[in-house]
Formats: sequence, C-alpha cells, structure tokens
Amino acid sequence: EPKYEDTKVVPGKDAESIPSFVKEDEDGNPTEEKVDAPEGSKFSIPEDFKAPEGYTVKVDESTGVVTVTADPEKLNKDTVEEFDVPVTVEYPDGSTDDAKAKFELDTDGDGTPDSKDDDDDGDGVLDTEEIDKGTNPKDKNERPLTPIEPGEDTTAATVEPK
Ligand SMILES: [Ca+2]
Ligand SMILES: [Ca+2]
Ligand SMILES: [Ca+2]
Repeated sequence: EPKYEDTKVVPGKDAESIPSFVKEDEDGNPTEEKVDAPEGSKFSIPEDFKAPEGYTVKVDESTGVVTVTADPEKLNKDTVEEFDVPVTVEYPDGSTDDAKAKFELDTDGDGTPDSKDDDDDGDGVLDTEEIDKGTNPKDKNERPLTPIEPGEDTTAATVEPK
C-alpha cells in the first residue's frame, strides 16, 4: 500500500514527497509493517491530471518521488492553496495501486500553509486588507501604499481664535 506524507510548497523551491509502503494483510488491508516497493515498480501521474495554475508537477518513474514547484511570478489571490497529486503504481506482476500526494502552498515559508496563514506573503499586511486594496497577497514586494495627492494642501489642524 503506497502512501505519501503531506508536503509544503515554498515558491521557487522544489518540494519533494517520497512514497513509503506498508504491507497489506491477507484481506488487502494496510498493516503497520513498512516494506520497500517491489523492484521494477513504475510510478506515473494519470494523463487527465492537470497541475493547478502556477504549479509544475512531476513524478520520478522509478522512485515515485513527486516534485512540485510553484512559480513565484504566477501566484496571486486566486492561486489554489492545496491539492492532491494522483499517482498510479504499477508493480512488476502487472497489478496496480493508486495513491495521493497532498501539497500545501506556504508562500512565505514560515511553516504555516497559506490556507491557515492570515498574511500569506509575510509582508506585514493581512490577506484581507491586501485583497480589499487590490495588492497581491502572495507577493511580499507588493503592499498597499498611503496615497499622497500632488497639488493638494494638507490641513494638519484648525484652530479657532478666541
Ligand atoms: Ca506561511
Ligand atoms: Ca501580506
Ligand atoms: Ca503583498
């Protein structure tokens, strides 16, 4: 029985998920016993799987390691923050198994995935405020600015003479 751990994706870096295998009992239920994949097993991602916008997904045919990369240039408020990569394992005897590798985006790399982070890019401005003001919540170089209006006098205070 193949199994992948949840893996965090930090933009611009390869995130790798390595499969592990546990033995099945006679009824086909997974046990606690860890085993190696039978030699000659082949791993693949079904052809109908499409990586979400901004991500590159690949699997190593012989080791089963799934690698996900997020392109920092393509991240924005609409970016998918977590998804499963389906993997099919074909054993030397022709039988197959399916597994899923879950990946979670962590834009600022602080260990808290975007789905649970109030400030995805760690620029000090909350996601809600960035979305409200139209700046990118997944780009730390983009923050709302305080507007200065050229040609307009600014009244600091008004005092009534007595
Ligand atoms: Ca984070
Ligand atoms: Ca932010
Ligand atoms: Ca930002």
